[in-house]
This record gives sequence, C-alpha cells and structure tokens, in this order.
Amino acid sequence: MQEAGCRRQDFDKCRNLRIFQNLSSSLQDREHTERMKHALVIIPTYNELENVQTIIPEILRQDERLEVLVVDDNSPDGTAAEVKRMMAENPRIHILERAKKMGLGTAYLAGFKYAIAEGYDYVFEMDADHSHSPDVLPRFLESIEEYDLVLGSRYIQGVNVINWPMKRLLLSYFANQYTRIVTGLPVRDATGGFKCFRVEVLKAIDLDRVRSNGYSFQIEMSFKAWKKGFRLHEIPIIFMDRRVGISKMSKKIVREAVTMVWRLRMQSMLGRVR
Ligand SMILES: Nc1nc2c(ncn2[C@@H]2O[C@H](COP(=O)(O)OP(=O)(O)OP(=O)(O)O)[C@@H](O)[C@H]2O)c(=O)[nH]1
Ligand SMILES: [Mg+2]
Repeated sequence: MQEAGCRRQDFDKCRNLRIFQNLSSSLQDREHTERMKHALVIIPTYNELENVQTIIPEILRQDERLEVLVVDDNSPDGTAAEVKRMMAENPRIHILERAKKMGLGTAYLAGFKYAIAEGYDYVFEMDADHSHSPDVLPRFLESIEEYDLVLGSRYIQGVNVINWPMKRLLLSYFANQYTRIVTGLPVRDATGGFKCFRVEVLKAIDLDRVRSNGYSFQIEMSFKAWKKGFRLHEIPIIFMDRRVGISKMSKKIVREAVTMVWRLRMQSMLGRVR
C-alpha cells in the first residue's frame, strides 16, 4: 500500500502501516543474512606457491558466501607462508598446516573435519593448479540447493579436457568406465576432484574409515554418498592441465584405484558401507 493512495483522515493509519512494513522488511533482511549458507572451498596444496596467489582471489570473487581453506603439507616452496600473508588481509582465507606430505585424501579429510567443526553448509574440493575454473563455482552453488553432492564432470557433453597427453586422457576415461562397471556408481566422472558436498553428506560418512588417498579417494567419497541415498548430480566442467608447478600423479595412485573399486563393491555386497 502506498502513502499517495491514503486519504487525509487515514494518514496516521498509513504511517503506522509503513512503519510496520519497514520493520518487517528489515527483519526479513536480518533473517536472510542469518540463513545465508556458507561454503568452504578446500584446496590441498603441495608446492603451489604461484598458483595460490592467483586462484584464491579468483575464487573469492565469485560469491560472497565462499571462503577458502588451504591444507598445506609443509610445502618446501613456502606456499603456507604466502597463504598466511594473504590471510592477514582477508578473513575469508584459512589454513591448516600439516607437518609433511601425507597425500591428497587425508588432506581433504582434515579439511572436511574443519568444515564440520566450523559449521559450514557446503564444502567444495578444488585443485590449486587452475585445472578447475573458479567461474563454475556459482553453478555449483545453484545446483547444491537441489542436490546433496554435485560433481564437476569432464565426460558429460563429450570430453572436456584441455592439454592432457592422449595417454593420460585414455587412462582417465577408461578408469571411469571401469569404475562404473565394477561399482555401479551412476556417474560419468568419478575420479574428478572438483565437487561440492552438503555438509550433511560428510557428517553421514564415517571419515575415519575412508581408506583411499589418491584418485580413488574421489571414487570412495562419491560411492559412499550414493550408497547412503544422497542425491548426486553432475555438471559439465572443462578441465585444463596445470599451467605451472609439478605433477604429483604416480603409478601408485593408479594401482590404489584399481583395487579400491573392488573393495567398495565387496563392502556394498556385505552391507558394510559406512
Ligand atoms: N596437502 C597436499 N596436497 C596435495 C598432495 N598431493 C597433491 N596435492 C594437491 O592436490 C591438488 C591436485 O594435485 P595435482 O598434482 O594437481 O594432481 P593432478 O591434477 O592429478 O595432476 P597434475 O595436475 O598433472 O599435477 C593440487 O592442488 C596439489 O597441490 C599432498 O600430498 N598433500
Ligand atoms: Mg592437477
């Protein structure tokens, strides 16, 4: 109702109504701020000095709800010191420091526990090396409103991988087919590391029982979420090979994935997915 539409004798009534409307809209604003979901983007790092300088501001620019947690394994190149310098200027940046290189999986598990303890609603996994574009973060945030685990997929809408040697692309592509056949996990890209969990999913999974550390870590987390009845959804992403820094990919990581999928299948058959 507008004041212009009021007759003179109704002026007081109208003014009271306007005061009431203003009060209720400011209450709604406050409720909105209180209900605003907070999202933590976990970035494990090992020697990513140059990459953290650029990727963190790019992430934070995408949405005011986003914060960043770097889990650094005492990188010899001084990644942690650089992150701490950035933290002094921005309260949306956090760090967890570990004494030595202990692998990607345990870095994420430490990050998940931090996210649960600090009360975040949504939890992202993301690489530091610009393989995952921060521009997609808003699309993840939209999708996670409807689903429990959103996966960035390189293999829906064709093959969206740029600058990978053919050998590595084939390995990844067939590893994904193999995973789907052995475990039944209904996704096209089970090994990707760009994903967003509702925190309820992380709380439902017994994190101390997650065994894998390399690519199979991604498979294990998604498999457990799926078996527990959470809603999974894939959105297309373009994966770029790292611009700078050194790869940590190894044969050991591949071997771990080959056996892990069978372990998951057995656990599922025995009804022991925890
Ligand atoms: N904290 C921690 N981070 C790690 C470890 N291994 C890898 N990372 C980080 O995990 C992310 C993914 O690792 P990458 O080396 O990019 O693995 P990749 O994408 O499969 O392979 P490349 O891009 O070819 O190197 C990067 O941000 C790494 O710095 C580790 O042992 N500890
Ligand atoms: Mg990489």
